[in-house]
Amino acid sequence: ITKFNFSGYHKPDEKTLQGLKDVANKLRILSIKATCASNSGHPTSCCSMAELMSVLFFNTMRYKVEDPRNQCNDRFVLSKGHAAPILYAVWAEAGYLKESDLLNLRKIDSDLEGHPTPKLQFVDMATGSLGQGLGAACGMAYTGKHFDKSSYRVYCMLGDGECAEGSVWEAMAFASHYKLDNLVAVIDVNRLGQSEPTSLQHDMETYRKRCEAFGWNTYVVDGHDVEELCKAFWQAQQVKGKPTCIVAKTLKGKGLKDIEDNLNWHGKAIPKDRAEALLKELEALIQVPNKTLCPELPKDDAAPADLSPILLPSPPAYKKGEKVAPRRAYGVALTRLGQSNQRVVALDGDTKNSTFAETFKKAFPDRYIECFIAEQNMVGVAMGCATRDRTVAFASTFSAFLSRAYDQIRMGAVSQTNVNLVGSHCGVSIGEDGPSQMALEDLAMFRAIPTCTVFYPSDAVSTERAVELSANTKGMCFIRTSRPESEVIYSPDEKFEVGVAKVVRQSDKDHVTVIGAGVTLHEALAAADMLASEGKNIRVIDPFTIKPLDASTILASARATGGRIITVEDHYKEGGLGEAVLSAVGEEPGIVVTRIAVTSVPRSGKPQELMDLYGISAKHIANAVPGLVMNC
Ligand SMILES: Cc1ncc(C[n+]2csc(CCOP(=O)(O)OP(=O)(O)O)c2C)c(N)n1
Ligand SMILES: *[C@@H]1O[C@H](CO)[C@@H](O)[C@H](O)[C@H]1NC(C)=O
Ligand SMILES: *[C@@H]1O[C@H](CO)[C@@H](O)[C@H](O)[C@H]1NC(C)=O
Repeated sequence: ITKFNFSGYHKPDEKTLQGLKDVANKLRILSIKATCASNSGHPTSCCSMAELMSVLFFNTMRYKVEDPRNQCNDRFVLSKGHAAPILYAVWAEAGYLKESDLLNLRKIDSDLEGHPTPKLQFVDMATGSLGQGLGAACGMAYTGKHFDKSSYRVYCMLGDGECAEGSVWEAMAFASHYKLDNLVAVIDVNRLGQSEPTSLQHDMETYRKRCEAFGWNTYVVDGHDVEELCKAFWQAQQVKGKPTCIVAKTLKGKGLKDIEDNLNWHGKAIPKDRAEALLKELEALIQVPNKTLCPELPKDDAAPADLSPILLPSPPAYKKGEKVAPRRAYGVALTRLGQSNQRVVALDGDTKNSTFAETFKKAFPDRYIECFIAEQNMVGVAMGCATRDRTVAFASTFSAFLSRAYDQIRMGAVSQTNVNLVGSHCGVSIGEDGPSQMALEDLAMFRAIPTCTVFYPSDAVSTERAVELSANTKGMCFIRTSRPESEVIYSPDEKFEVGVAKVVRQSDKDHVTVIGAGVTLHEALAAADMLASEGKNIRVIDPFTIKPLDASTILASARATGGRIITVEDHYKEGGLGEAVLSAVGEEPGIVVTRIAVTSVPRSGKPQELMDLYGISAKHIANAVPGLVMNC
């Protein structure tokens, strides 16, 4: 169906072609045996892509079998992660896994989980939430082409049902915009989804038109013809200036009599009584059972990553009392960090002159990736960039819009990603733009991610240190930056650590401990001044990181102030600073936490007016103090 330019193409010899066919059937057999052993999994989703996997791993891709995470290897992302058994089978066939291990699929003590995770050396990104693989693959391909300037190529396998996800098309647009000719997407068009046929079924021409319309070099192929696949993948390697999409027409459950191309076989192990006969039929197709094929080695043209700490070249250059917006300090901080280390890269989704990622872009245009208004893809790309430690990636947008990428963020924890996400424009203090632009749920969102460190810096000096710490902290990091100009309260030599709070105001007769962060720390300090003039002292704490939270400093302060804590935050009450403090002190006797937070959907107005209207400004804090003292 597809017209190729064959000049320069060497057709594999008959022995190789037969070997590839044999491998495909071996992969089917191993996928069936593994899913039978676990009595669960997706054998039919594996069978449709057996020839694709065979050709990719034994004819097209270049990699070191014994070192699957080598920086020079071609990358493979299984976006349709439920087909994990065939990914495990291919690594067994290559010799990295033992065939007998495949029978431990999905067992509690095996890393061969239901869907792939980077617990396995040959997996870079966890998949299984459909629609996410291609964005990560784009990040890997962008990194290979522009940062590593290496010859490794990136392959991503998608399901046809999966292609209904919008995030797939965000990634399609990104890849062609950046001319990622080192990227190949494969769509396994097996016609069927989970509960019914896909919307397009085998309408290959519509797939072709869509891929071409998104700027991809597109080949429609018979996904079960190993010779055609060898040609198509070879041809893709020759194409310059465009990513290639291989749209492969396949049958779900291919090779399994009475199951192939039939509904109702998604996500089911083959019943034991039928498996035996089906396995025999597949075995009969194999001409040479011995392992005869081995992959080509990659070019050694990417250096191992330098993992030494990434430090600011000099202390922050701010003076106490100066007014600087933390979001602006973010741009300065990242630029300074970028001077120290080549691996630091930045991404943003068309908000760079608001988040101040633009400052970095101006200094290092070659290390900035504009992702346009596609936040899911931006987060996926950033995670892809960060795989194999090739980059230290910082992706920014308005914090509110990171919520669009929450599924990518959630999967980032499974992927053990070290990506850094920066959300500006948090809370009502952004002012006039109104509630659609105000992040009031972001702390809750990021606190719930197990691997995430949540920074909430309150001035320019602490913002700079938050950025530096993020670059060196394992796991995901989130930095919440504020829009208003805020007084610099720390001196340039102040030391910051993850999980260590600062007591910024104290006396030996404090009535209450007030914990604020970002704009509300400054409101708390203003309240302290107001109360001091009435002869009442309060202790004020800047938590610096909301997760982990410095429970011991908070507890010690609370004990010194009659057990009384007030939290105040520019965030909804649920899941924010107040709840973080509550959970830190919840099991301690004699502590009472009063929480001040935004409790309804806000409106437009001036920042100070809004902080007053929604009850998080200095006067509300001050008002909360005497009542609390009188009650006890
Ligand atoms: C975001 C998301 N939604 C739903 C699912 C549940 N699910 C797993 S596989 C599947 C069908 C996938 O169909 P397709 O992409 O065509 O892959 P196939 O198994 O047919 O190769 C569904 C709905 C999921 N894993 N992720
Ligand atoms: C395949 O392997 C078997 C057993 O290891 C061996 O006896 C046989 O000679 C091999 N065949 C080929 C074609 O290499
Ligand atoms: C960002 O740039 C655009 C185009 O120059 C401009 O209109 C807009 O006001 C800028 N935004 C900010 C926050 O500076």
